[in-house]
Amino acid sequence: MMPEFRATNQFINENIKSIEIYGTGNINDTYLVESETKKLILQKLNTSIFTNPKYVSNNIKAYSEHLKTKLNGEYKKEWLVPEPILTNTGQEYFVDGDNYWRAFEFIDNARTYEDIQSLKHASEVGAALGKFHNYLSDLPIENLYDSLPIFHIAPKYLAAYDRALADYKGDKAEIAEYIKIIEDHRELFSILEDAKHLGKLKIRVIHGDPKPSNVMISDDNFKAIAFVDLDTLKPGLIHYDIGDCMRSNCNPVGENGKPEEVVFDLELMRGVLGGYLPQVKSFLSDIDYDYIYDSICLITLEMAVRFFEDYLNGNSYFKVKHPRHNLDRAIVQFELLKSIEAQEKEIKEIISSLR
Ligand code: GN1
Ligand code: MG
Repeated sequence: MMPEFRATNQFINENIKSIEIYGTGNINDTYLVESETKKLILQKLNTSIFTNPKYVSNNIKAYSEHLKTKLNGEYKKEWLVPEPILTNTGQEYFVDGDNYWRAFEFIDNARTYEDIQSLKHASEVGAALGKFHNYLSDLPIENLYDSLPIFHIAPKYLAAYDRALADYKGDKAEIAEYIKIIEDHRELFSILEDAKHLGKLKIRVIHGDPKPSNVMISDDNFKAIAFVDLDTLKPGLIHYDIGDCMRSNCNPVGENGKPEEVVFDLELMRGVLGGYLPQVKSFLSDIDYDYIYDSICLITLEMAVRFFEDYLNGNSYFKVKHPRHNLDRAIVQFELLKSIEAQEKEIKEIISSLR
């Protein structure tokens, strides 16, 4: 029996109509399962990246329990959490050899979009991140595990890149221009971590991946109603989320677009930040605002370096469609960084105007 069928049988006791590959995630394997009466999301967790599956499920559970208590009657009306489904024997995962399988309820009448659709969409994605940070602002971080220790500690990604470049056997002249961009930005990598160590920025709860394809938008009224992909929900600096939300939502051609078409769109940025800030006003400090611009640059550079490092390393982290895919993705992010830096003044003006 195919592994995904074997796994499905652990979560559902009905005839299965179909199991199809679902979504565009770069890490886990995701399927949409349909039976006579239900739909669910089945996922094989990538355990070479998430080496501690229990930490991941603990954090997701902490999130859903916190929200149920906090939102009370409003839970499910204004905000949804994809509910984990337990196996027939009450376990969070079906462990099949080395593979960890889990399932979630399918959220109906809503969808995610691969790329940003409109100004309204940008503002909904921003509002979703703001709600998420706000809802979780009083969840004690002690209740959460660090489910992916390297994740969004930018200097660690720089160190991984340095190692990969040192070991790289290919032609370095071909990639010299990207090596130079990274060299020119070496100091930027530690900007948020330094601020954290100096006590200027606080550890809070982060989503870790606020890209458009992780925000569910209601079919009824086009409002954001849920974040999916909660694997990187963990303690961290929300600036990585703020920066990442703008990196991934303000480039209309997306992560797989043509490099010459990449642009950091200021109107979309106004939409994202304008949606985000009203939700977090009560707890964002002046220093938090001061770091917004740098976090947009940093996370874009970090993403470029993560794709580039994976290319140098033989594509072992992100799923790829062809051998140069990670290089192409890195180039898109380098272009985006260029566009952000060229508009520094305008971006800073938007941040101050919304403050
Ligand atoms: C990965 O698996 P997916 O597509 O949700 C990555 C994110 C990146 C994203 C870029 C655990 O997310 O950090 O922002 O690709 N997730 C992990 O598309 O590394
Ligand atoms: Mg993700």
